[in-house]
Amino acid sequence: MTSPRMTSAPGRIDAPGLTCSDECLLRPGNTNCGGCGMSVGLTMLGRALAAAGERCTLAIPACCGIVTAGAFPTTSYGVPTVATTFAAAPAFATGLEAVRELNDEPGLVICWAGDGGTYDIGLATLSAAAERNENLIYICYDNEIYGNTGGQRSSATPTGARTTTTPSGKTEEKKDILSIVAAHGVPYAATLSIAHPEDFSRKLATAIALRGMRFLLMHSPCPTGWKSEPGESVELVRLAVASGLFPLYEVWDGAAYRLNAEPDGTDPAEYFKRQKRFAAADVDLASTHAFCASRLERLRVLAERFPVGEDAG
Ligand SMILES: Cc1ncc(C[n+]2csc(CCOP(=O)(O)OP(=O)(O)O)c2C)c(N)n1
Ligand code: SF4
Ligand SMILES: [Mg+2]
Repeated sequence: MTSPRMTSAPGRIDAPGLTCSDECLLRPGNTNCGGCGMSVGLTMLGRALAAAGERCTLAIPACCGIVTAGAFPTTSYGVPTVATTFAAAPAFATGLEAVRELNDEPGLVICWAGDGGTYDIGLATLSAAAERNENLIYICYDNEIYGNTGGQRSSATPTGARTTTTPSGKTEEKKDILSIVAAHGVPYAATLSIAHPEDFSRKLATAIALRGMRFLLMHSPCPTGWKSEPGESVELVRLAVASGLFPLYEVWDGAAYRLNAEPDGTDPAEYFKRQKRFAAADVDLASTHAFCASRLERLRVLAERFPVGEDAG
């Protein structure tokens, strides 16, 4: 068997019948499950960086995103990548960025982290980096579960979801991490859905062009943890936006708001029905409706009362 070989062009890998261009962040050989949201998110990130003429270094804590790269000394990431401890990706990235700046090197430092490393164990270092307004892009791919350790609940797991540690359905609500980070007054915080690629790309371009702490929260389908069909991943996160379960919006400087997609009245029941992690008995549809409606109303009021300036991306 012929093994893939590096060509003279950095960031390019070629093998018979297999080509991966410069914009390819996540290369063939990664171990992501079929239908994993990360695969799409990383592809879009690679394209956005290429479009902006930028390269990056990735800081990735313990999560599926670092497991997928493969074992040392090979990696399926097309850029320098540091595996950090579970709790400390933003602290590690802070150091990487400081050295980059000191040496006047080009490129961006990007944290790519799961919900466990963001909402839970990494929250202290994330908060500290946000408070210092470090010059980082932080992307949380939120699959709402501790995926690579077998599917335990996180504080991003939605109410009603069955996980290995909530076998009868989680009783607590999903933590509102975007509001928490935005409350630090960071220059940019936004939600992303792979079902809305134009909005996704625009937000990546905006984050790439800005300086300071930029926080992006991507709803990341996980067929393994969500017990869903891999081919339905994009449709599932589309349903989440359409029903108001995962609103698409931006917050600038912790103060100005923009709502990016109006839910179209889709019943969230359809989203729950297609994932075996939700048993009908564990989901309270009436309170889900009420919660989504009041959050949406709050975002509408904020966007009307504190709109994003016209010169914003
Ligand atoms: C201090 C510490 N505690 C626990 C672990 C084990 N561990 C590694 S990854 C992980 C869960 C990661 O979940 P998440 O960040 O959501 O990423 P995902 O696996 O879902 O991609 C856990 C519990 C660890 N590596 N370090
Ligand atoms: S367990 Fe989920 S997040 Fe991890 S690689 Fe598989 S689909 Fe992706
Ligand atoms: Mg996770």
